[in-house]
Amino acid sequence: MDRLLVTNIGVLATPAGTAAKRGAAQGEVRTLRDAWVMIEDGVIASVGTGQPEAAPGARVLDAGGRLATPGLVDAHTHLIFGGWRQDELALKLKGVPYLDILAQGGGILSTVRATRAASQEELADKARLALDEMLAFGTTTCEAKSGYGLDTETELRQLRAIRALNKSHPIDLVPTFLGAHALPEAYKEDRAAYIRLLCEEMIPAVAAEKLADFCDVFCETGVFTAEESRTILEAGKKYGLRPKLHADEIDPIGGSRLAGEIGAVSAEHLIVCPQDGIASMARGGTTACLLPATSFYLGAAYAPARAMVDAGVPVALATDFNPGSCPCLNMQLVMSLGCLKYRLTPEEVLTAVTLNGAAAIGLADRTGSAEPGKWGDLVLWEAGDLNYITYRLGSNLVHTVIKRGIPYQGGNKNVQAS
Ligand code: IZC
Ligand code: ZN
Repeated sequence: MDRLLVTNIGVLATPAGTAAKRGAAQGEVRTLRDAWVMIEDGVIASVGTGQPEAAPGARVLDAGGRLATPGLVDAHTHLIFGGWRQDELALKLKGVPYLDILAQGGGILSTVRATRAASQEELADKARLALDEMLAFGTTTCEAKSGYGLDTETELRQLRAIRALNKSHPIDLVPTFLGAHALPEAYKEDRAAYIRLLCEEMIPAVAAEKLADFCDVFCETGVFTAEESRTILEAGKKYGLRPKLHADEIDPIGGSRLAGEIGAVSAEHLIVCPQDGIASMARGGTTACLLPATSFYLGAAYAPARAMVDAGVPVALATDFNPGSCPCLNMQLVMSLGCLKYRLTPEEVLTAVTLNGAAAIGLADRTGSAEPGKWGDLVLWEAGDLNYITYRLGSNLVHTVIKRGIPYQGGNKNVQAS
């Protein structure tokens, strides 16, 4: 048996449990002083304080009195894509809106052209670099969407690249089918035909190869309506794909209401989420997966996170890493924005990027807290307490990432600890 004993943890800060935390419970974080964690074959076997139990044959990692938290879970990324879209920054600075760029055949559709031109290996090689960077910033589990193929062959190629990366990279990946990310140019005059292609060809093909756990739709003005989204997500459900939804990012066209009604596991963005959408998500048990770095990057408003917590909707925070609206993969920046822009406490933010993030991708029983039975996923921080992480805007405070019991000394060796 492979055993790793992490000793001399100054403070271990972690939420507890195997389900999303809502309301006041989102801010309840356990803090154990002078703690240790024993990881056996990649899974946490025991956690304690003071003198650790005898551990013959175990490798010992001295945390040097540092803060430890669970590994970060990035529950929303568009990880697999060809090319970048840096030229859109200049358009944005001229005031051209995101949806106008898309309507003119740019935006998502320009990434679709680059993705269709790339092989599975090229897509995976590019994404591997991003995953290396994410790991160095403390991410140990990450959701990854397709959605830049918009044809069966390329959507499957993206999902196969995710599967290959999940086998070869330390970060655990959770695949989501997002064939309904935009209307492809060839179907501009026949939306119904593309929706039939999604429901009758793509979803069955994805399910046949077991390439995705979730089905997602971009429910937005000029993209897919709420009724079209319902049709696609119901088709996904029939094939065992659990629903997720990009909802209320730019216009409130009923996405959050729909997410609650169909029992979506998560609804994403929610920048302009109305009160009845919040109530619907609370009733449906839907986790709100909020993406503050996207609001920052688009110069948009910030989702009503505090109202969601108060209404009993579990809140997760993620990067939305993608080549257009948010080319950021740094969960620490997301954590700072969670405090500064959503007015969440550092404890609520920690739960949002660990246990609630895990719940948003169906993994709350495997990761998201430092407890026996969960994966041995921890971050050791150049910080003495949680407040320091959210306070040091823009720095990488990671000292060591431990993924399934294996330590990775990424991070920033020159950072000044608290
Ligand atoms: O490529 O612009 N919002 N999808 C929905 C995105 C942003 C990704 C992109
Ligand atoms: Zn997205």
